Amino acid sequence: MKTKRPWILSVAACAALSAGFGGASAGATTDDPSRSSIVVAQVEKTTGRGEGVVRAIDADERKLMITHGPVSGPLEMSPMTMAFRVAPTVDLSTLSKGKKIKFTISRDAKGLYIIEDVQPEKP
Ligand SMILES: [Cu+2]
Repeated sequence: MKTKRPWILSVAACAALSAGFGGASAGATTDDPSRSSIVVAQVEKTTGRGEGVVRAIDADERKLMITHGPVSGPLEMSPMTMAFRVAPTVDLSTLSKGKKIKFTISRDAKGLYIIEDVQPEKP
């Protein structure tokens, strides 16, 4: 009986992180000066891409628990195991525990991470 970790904890941690970044504090400083020159409407589409292994699938809640490597792109993340919410467009039926995937994440309107696209790796 090992690694019976309550994975909801990592969800909470990541959600807190998301809320911190996603908060609409207009005065938030950024250390990336190039961002200020990007003129877009209020929604700046920020995504990140990574690879990982599916650890658990919650079809009802549409959540995926993934052990992922480094996520690259505007939305960077260090390697970790965490849960993501999954966009309605993603077909969860193609996934199973232990499946290697490539995925794209972004943030939803609330600033929370959400998986927008999943590509199962071919065996
Ligand atoms: Cu993560």
